[in-house]
Amino acid sequence: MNGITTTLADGFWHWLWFEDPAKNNSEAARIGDDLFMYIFWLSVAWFVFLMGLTFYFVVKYRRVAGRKLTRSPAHHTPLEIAWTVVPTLFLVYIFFKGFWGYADALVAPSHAEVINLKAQKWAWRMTYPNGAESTLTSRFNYPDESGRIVTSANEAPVFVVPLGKPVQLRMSSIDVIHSFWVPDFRTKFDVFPNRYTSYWFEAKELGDHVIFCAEYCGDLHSEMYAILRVLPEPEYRATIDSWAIPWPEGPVAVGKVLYKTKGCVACHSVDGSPNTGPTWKGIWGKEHEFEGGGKAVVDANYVRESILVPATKIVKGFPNQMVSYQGQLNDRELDALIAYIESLGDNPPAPGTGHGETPAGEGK
Ligand code: HEC
Ligand SMILES: [Cu+2]
Repeated sequence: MNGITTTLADGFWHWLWFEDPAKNNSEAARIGDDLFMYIFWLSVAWFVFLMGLTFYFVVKYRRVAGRKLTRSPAHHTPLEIAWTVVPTLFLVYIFFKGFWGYADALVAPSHAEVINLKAQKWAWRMTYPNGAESTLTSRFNYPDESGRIVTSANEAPVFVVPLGKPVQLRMSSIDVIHSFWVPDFRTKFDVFPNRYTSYWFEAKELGDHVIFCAEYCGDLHSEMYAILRVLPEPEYRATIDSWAIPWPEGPVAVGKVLYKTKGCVACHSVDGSPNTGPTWKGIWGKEHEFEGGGKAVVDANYVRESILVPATKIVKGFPNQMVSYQGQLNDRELDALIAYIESLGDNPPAPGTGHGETPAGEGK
């Protein structure tokens, strides 16, 4: 698995017919590409044909000294029927191909693997049928304009899907409209808040594909990417099983994973580097000032409130950019995140001393 495959940088056959047997990514991609190339070459053929006729007539019927002008015929029924029926047939073909392709894309086969996809500013999250979420991130390689392979600056979450099995994504957003786009699969689907949309595909080859957001959704829209990794089905099962994190590892370990999988990583750093939101490094136990006055010590209650109702206290110098995670995190997950933030403080508690619990008297 040496990075993202992308069909943009392929050679002559790709240029001519958008089709390279080696890049047989998905059935939907094949249908879409075929139709696209059909329309493209049909347009080229008609253009050449019509321009050719025009030039021919211009030359043939040009004004010549001594030649008498003739009146144009007003009607020619067989010719008129031909130029109506023939293009109509071509267009009807386009309509049915497009309609069937779209209908196919909407209705997933009943034996599909259903994976939940959540979009938010600015991350994707997939929840697998066993309740697990990805704990894997990776940089990815992609060709730049000159075809040279470059490596992404940031890590992206890696999502796995089984090879040769239909996968249905049940998609929704927790904030604004996003759009799930896998360029290699040639289809994109909008993802809405308060409503599920569905998208399905069947990957036909092992390998990585890049996922983008195709809906401008704010500052870091362009960094809302992830990697879709196609694995043989047994390996896919083993991977998602290994992602179902057992709690005995302790809340800090779980919090560290949730930090990535719940999208906090998009806005919060844990090493002090600046980002959309404040870093978590060393904030535990510190006093924070808020926009419009007021201050509070960063403790479990403060962190909990910051996660569930972020708009009540806006940290000084930061925008009111964080969405509420009310309903997105259960109590244990909240505890794990609190424990993780605590562990990033200047005096982290020794392991096994009840992270994430609010000591008596702390808070409001
Ligand atoms: C879209 C960007 C964004 C995402 C995603 C995000 N936050 Fe925030 N967060 C912010 C911003 C901006 C602030 C500062 C403004 C405020 O207080 O609301 C903030 C503030 C906080 C604070 C208070 C920090 C302090 O220094 O006082 C905590 C705690 C916090 N976020 C936790 C989380 C957790 C946990 C997650 C993931 C479950 C998360 N955030 C996801 C943008 C984000
Ligand atoms: Cu987006």
